[in-house]
Amino acid sequence: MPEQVCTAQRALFFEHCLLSEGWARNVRLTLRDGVIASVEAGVSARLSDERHACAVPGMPNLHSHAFQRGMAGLAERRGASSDSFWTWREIMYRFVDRMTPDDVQALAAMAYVEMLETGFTRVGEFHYLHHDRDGRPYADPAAMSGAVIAAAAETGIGMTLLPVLYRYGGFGARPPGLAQARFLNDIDGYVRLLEGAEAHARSLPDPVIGVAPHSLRAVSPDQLADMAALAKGRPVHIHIAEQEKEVADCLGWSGQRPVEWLLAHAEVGANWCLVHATHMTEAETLALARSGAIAGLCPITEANLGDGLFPAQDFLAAGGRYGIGSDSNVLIDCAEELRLLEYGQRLVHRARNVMATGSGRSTGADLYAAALDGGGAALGRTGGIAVGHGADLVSLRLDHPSMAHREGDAIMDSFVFAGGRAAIDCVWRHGEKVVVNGRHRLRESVEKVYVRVLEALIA
Ligand code: NGQ
Ligand code: ZN
Repeated sequence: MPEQVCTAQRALFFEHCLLSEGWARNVRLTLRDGVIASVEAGVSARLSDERHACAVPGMPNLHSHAFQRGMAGLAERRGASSDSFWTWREIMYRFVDRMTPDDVQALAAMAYVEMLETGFTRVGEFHYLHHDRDGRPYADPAAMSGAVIAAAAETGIGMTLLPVLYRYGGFGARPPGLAQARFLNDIDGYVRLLEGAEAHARSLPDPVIGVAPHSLRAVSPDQLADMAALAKGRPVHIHIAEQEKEVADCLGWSGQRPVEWLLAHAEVGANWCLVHATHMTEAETLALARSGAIAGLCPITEANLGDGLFPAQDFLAAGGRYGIGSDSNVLIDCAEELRLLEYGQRLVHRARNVMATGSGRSTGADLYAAALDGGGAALGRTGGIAVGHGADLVSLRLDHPSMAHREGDAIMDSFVFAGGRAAIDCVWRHGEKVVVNGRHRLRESVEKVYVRVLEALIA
C-alpha cells in the first residue's frame, strides 16, 4: 500500500498565528503523522479546512511530579511548629505511602488532562516513586514509570520521562529516611530502571527519556558523574538551590554553594535543566547563564512552598535561558505560571515589565517565547509552529472579553495577564485535537477514576 494512503493529512486555518518567525495572518497548516507538514501565510482558507481565530505553540511543562496533584490543597493547614518546605515534604511523603501503579496512573492522567487544557503539550515528568510499599522493586522495576507513560498515552500529552536516581537522605551520603524507601536505587538498579522505562515508552509516538539525579543531597558525586555519562547528550535534570537550608548544608559539606559546586564538578551544558536554582549569588547567576543550561522555574510551586524568588533580572541580562514547570501541581495553569514569574519580579524590584527583553517589547510574548525555547531545550524537543515540528498547538478565543480586538503580541499580553486559561479553545497534540472548547475529550472519565482513587488515598 502506498504510504500516502495510511497517513492522514488535514489542514487547519488560523486568522492569527504565532509562527516560529513571528505573527502571521491567514495561516494554513497541513498536518501529517503528527507533524506540521506545511505552513502557508497570507492565503485563503479552503472549504475543507478547519477554521479557528488564533493559534499559538503548545507550551512545554518542564518539571512535574504528577502524583502530587492528588494532595493539592491538603498541606495548607498550619502545623504545630513553623511550617516550611520540610514540613510540606513530610505530608507529601505520607501521601505517597500507599500508592499503587494504578493509583499513580489515575492521578497522572488527571494532571495531564489539566495540563493539556491550560496549554501544556509536553511534560517533563521528574519521576522518583519507583518501588513497592516495602521499598522492594516491583517485578517490573519500571512499573511506576509504565504508569506515568500509560497516563501520557491515555491523555495524549507529550512525554519526556526523567527517571530519577535518589539514593541518600542528605549531603555527604547521609542515610535515607524510611519514608524515602520507595525512591531508592543504586546505579545498577537505575540502569535497569532506565532500560525498563525505555521499553514502556515505545508505546508513545514521540517520547524522550532523560536522566535525573534528584538533587545534590540525594546522590553522591560519583553517582552524579555516572548519571552524566549515562545521559549521552539527552536531557539531564536536577533539583538545585531551592531552599536556604539546602544551600547551608551544601556549604557545610563542600565549602561551596549548590550551583557553584555543580558548575565546578559537572559538565553542565545546554542539555541540562537546573530546577529552581532559586538561591544564587550574582556570580553563580552569571555562570549558570553562561553554561547554556536551562533554569527550570516553577513559580506557583515555589510560591506555595515558600522557596524564594529566582534572580531573573540578572539571569536574563546575562542571556540565561529558562522554562516553566508545574512541579507539585498544586495548581496547573500555564498562563498563571508565566504571570506569577513576572509578578514576583515586579514585587521584588518595584518595577513593571521586568521579563520583557527590551524597550517596546511585550512581556507576555517574551515570557511565552522564552519558556517555549527553554522548555523545548530542556525536554529534548524543539517547539514552535514551523515545518517539521510536532503539531502541538493551542487555539485562543479572540471572542473572549479579555481578548477582544487584540492583535499580535497584545494577544499574548492579554492571554498571560488577563484572560488566562479561560481564553483557551482547542489544543492539538501530535496532530490530535485533544481539547475542545477548553475541555479535554476524556475529562469526564479521567475525573471519575481520579475521584475514586483519591477516596482510597485520602481516607
Ligand atoms: C520532590 N519537591 O522531589 O518532590 C521534592 C521534594 C525532596 C521539591 N523539591 C522531595 N519541590 O526534596 O526530597
Ligand atoms: Zn520537583
